[in-house]
Amino acid sequence: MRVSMVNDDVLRIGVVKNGHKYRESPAVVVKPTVDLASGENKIGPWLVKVNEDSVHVNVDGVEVNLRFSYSNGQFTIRGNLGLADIVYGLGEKALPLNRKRFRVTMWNTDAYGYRYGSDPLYVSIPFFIVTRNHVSVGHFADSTARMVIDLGVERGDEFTVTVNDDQVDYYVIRGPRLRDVVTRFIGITGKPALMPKWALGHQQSRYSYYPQGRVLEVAKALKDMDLGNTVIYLDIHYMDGYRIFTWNSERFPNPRDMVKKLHESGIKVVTIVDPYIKVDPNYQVFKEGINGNYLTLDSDGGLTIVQGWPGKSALPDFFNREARDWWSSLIERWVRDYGVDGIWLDMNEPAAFDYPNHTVTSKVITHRLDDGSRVSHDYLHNAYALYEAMATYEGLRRAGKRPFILSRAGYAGIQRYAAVWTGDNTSNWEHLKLQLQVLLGLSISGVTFIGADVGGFAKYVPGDGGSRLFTLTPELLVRWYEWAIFFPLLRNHADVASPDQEPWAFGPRALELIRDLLRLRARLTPYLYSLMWISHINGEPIVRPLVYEFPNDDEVMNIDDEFMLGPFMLVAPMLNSGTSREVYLPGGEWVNLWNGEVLKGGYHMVDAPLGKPPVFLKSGSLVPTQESEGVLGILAVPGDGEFTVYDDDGESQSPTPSTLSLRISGDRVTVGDWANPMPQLPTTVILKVYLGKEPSKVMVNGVEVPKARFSAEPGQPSWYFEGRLINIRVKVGSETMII
Ligand code: MIG
Repeated sequence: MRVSMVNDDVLRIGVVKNGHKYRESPAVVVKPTVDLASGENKIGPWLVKVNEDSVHVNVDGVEVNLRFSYSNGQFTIRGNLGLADIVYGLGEKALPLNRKRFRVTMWNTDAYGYRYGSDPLYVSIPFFIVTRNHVSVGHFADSTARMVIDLGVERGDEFTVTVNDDQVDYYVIRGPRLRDVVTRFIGITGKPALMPKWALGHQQSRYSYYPQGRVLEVAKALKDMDLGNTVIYLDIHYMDGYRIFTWNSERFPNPRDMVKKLHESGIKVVTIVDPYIKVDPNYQVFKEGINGNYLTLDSDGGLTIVQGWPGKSALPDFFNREARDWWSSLIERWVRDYGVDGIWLDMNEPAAFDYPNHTVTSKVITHRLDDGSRVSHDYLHNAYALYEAMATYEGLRRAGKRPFILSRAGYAGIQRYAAVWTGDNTSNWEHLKLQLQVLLGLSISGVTFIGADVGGFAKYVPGDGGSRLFTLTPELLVRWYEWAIFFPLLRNHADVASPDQEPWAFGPRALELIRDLLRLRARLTPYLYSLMWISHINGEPIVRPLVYEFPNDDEVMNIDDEFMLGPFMLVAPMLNSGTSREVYLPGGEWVNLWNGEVLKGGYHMVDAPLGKPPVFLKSGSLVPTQESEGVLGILAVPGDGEFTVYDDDGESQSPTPSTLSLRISGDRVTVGDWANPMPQLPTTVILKVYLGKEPSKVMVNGVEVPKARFSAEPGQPSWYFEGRLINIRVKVGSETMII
């Protein structure tokens, strides 16, 4: 056992079985700094007592007792769980936000048609947060092998982490607030990737769009129907016999031309890439893989073969640098040759049809590490997708792109490279609610660019005798968009045999409601993009459970049917058929986005007609919006608040952002000047401030401005009042007082 501080806020306890050769973690981007001696250590807010096989920690007044033991190829870590402790985190789990009294397994799994309580799913993040009397402490058991985490099931007073590995790096992460633990966890596992701006567009997918002409038709329909900035996905049918990095020439006779046409109408293209390399001696990629020794081998040295989409398939061995480098070059060539914009990584648990649960598990399969040693797949399983994403990211960078990668599987740290979606969810009301729970867990486990297939993917659930568990109705699809538009990844995607579920598939009324929601989404892009930058810089989630923002409000500890978009916007979606719901608003005052009504903190019954999800803005809100070309809007609520708008060209690789600082104090709004300005930033700002009554006058930079209606175009300062909103047109670098 080696106990060290990683930094002032993170303690690391490394345990390694005697004689075992330590493997570097792909999750953690920092190294331990100071080793602690056995006995008592006092470091800043920490008191750490190191014994032979236990570590006793007191940090921020919370006692954490950890006991380590090893037997039969397993490390077990036991810790104390208090009566009123609450547990958050654990990444992608089909469980409520509070994960106490559940036992979960970490083993990336192809979980088609999963339901509430199904476990494990695709992503493994063995990180959890224990919150006691509003003070949070994080735990992260870093091992990519199978792990079981029991949070008070076996014994109410204890959590246990059982790892099928000969090494574990166990991290204790200081709070005291939940947000401190989350941002510090991201601090050690790496900052979320900066995605291209187009990734915030409306993404349209299905399994699969083809032929080429149909793809163009769908794209045209999306444009004609004014459904926002668009990304279109090509699922597995574009390939020639499911050979990755090829096109089926009958279905896609001229892919370059197709991509060019899509780009001309402002549409981006993302292609799926599976980890299956068809065993075919005439297939270039297979030949390269064999010749370069880039493929996964069994322990007897033979090629590992699994059943994938192309039939017999080899698996790239992403665990060593040479194989990753080769994969990066394949991605680079693909992107350069055809102009595709982003890569969708599926089946990367890895999944295979000839294994139980469609998921590879084996002691026989081995991977070659950078140092040349071979390690059994079972120790590395959960990192397969992470290394694949690493190599894919590098390939996109080499092709000159700011990478957009959507990955199904992942491990702690996946946020450095990829967005994650929640896999094969199902088109029913159960999932409308469940998906939020899955996403909120992911979000506070470091994965900030996330979303769920809008409308639901699967239409049948295995084991249900093929019964139809759902019908996707217009109502359900609209309700789904109602909360999905507030998530960074907004993708409508459906299974191969499922009926259509594009926004137009359910008639003109649903289409109109969805279009309005997508327009709201487009208006919110500056807020979303700024939040993505903030997540990239500070490690703050984009979408947050209420407890993240209001850790001292006991009412919100278990709330997972509402969420915050950034610091200001509370969304309380309709999750069942109906037209109103109860909403909890944490203390203080909130403004209803739709009608400007002011509500005090507490429980309220709120109307939610179809197309209008309950959304509230906190006092002191400053939400940047896109009003028209070259005009920035700011949706503001009187109170005290600050926000920084981030912008850049949306696609360069490592930009320095232009920033604009906003402040509100009472009825006084300050808009700074752009720092680091790039060309063509908006200089006209329309403040939209929710006020109960018409003000008597408005002063901008000390001068009274005229009351006059204006259009949403650049122009001289003026104001008008409408509904409960005062609209004031100003310039950047101004201070506005509403009197
Ligand atoms: O076994 O590529 O989760 O989004 O459409 C299905 C086909 C394989 C699973 C993915 C899904 C995708 C589908 N894939």
